[in-house]
Amino acid sequence: MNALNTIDDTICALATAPGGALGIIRVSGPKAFAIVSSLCSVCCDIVAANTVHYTRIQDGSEIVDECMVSVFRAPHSYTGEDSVEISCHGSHYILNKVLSLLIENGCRQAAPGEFTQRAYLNGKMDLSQAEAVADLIASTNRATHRMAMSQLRGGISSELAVMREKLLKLTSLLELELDFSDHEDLEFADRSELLHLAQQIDSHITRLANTFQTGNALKNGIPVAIVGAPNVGKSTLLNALLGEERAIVSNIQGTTRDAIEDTIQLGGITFRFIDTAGIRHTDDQIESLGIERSKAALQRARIILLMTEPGIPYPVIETRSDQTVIRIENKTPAFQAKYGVGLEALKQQLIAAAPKTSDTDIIITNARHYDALVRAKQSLHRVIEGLEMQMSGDLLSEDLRQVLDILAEITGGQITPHEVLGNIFKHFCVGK
Ligand SMILES: Nc1nc2c(ncn2[C@@H]2O[C@H](COP(=O)(O)OP(=O)(O)OP(=O)(O)O)[C@@H](O)[C@H]2O)c(=O)[nH]1
Ligand SMILES: [Mg+2]
Repeated sequence: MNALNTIDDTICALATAPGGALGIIRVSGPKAFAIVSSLCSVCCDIVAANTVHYTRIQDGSEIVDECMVSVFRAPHSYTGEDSVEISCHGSHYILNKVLSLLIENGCRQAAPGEFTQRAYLNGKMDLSQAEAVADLIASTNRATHRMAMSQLRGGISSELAVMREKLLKLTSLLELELDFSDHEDLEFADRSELLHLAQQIDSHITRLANTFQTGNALKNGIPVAIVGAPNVGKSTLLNALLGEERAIVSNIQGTTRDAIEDTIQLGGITFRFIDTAGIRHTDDQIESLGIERSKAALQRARIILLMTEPGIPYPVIETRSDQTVIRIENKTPAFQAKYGVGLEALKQQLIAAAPKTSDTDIIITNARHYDALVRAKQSLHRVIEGLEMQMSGDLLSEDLRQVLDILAEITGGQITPHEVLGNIFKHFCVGK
């Protein structure tokens, strides 16, 4: 079903996961009140807005369930339309029966994300907030919950509004310049102010775009590579951290050949551990491939656990400034991966090395937003170059308009193509 149908029909869906004690069915659209009222004793049109009522859902003489009906009158509902939420007992039979009754009486089964899409189309939230709803539902730890909550509360939207203000100021200054372009002596009078403003916006966009790396790491797990010579105990450490026998451990050098990944949560943050093949010179083709993967894991990692054991020097690796290296000498009284000695202290070190975010930080977690920021930056760079090259204002305002349009894509302020909307909302669950 196309999630982009018109919004003059009435949709319904189960909003809760099946199998619980209760199941909530959502109904939204112009006929929501009439349809629900025809199945129970609540006159949705008449009752006070935003009230809850105890009633029975009936199919002719069959009492299907005793339930609670919450009535939300437009525009004070999640979707902005007349909406009803029916809290039933969570039986498959009851929920399917109520859904079929709703459909028989004129509702349409909602597509994934269609309630939130309506909320967006009815101006209850912008596009970045709508996306935050999906992130909030998917959040599994404190960090992702916090980022989704901040985005839902309009964090990104207000950041973009500030940028937009500055861009509009730049546009109006350029237009002013154009207005006076007949006056030879006035033309290009003071472009340094324009340039300064453009550079300010550029660093603002850059700052925001750069948070994506952190946002992505926090969302998918901070990549931690376990690296070292063969046999020092890398796989043993992975297993100890995960609390399960995930990787094969043996006293044979070169046991691990493929990179093994798994995530755990420490201190409300998800870490993605990557156990790798021990780095050494080898003629074994498969082991060589594994070592290549170790090197790739090293590139991706934010944190590197560089492991060794007594008598073996730490391997020499190249690291970047954004990577934290934690050195571990295994098989010593202070650290024994096999017996969990020193593991707690290591976990604390990992938590301390994770990127810090505060409630007020605006962090980009969505690839669509990141992509828009990168494109906006490219257009803005053309404006900056143009200003530096004393290009005429009318050429610059074209690029400037593009920056504004691209940034507006993030919040959906600009008319968003249907395919883009469809793509965003199809990743939602049904009922949201
Ligand atoms: N005594 C002691 N032995 C350990 C410790 N950690 C690992 N070992 C042993 O060291 C050997 C190698 O362990 P692995 O975890 O397979 O080492 P690895 O670094 O993954 O080795 P490769 O995959 O071959 O690179 C095994 O026999 C482990 O039992 C430890 O803390 N103390
Ligand atoms: Mg191993």
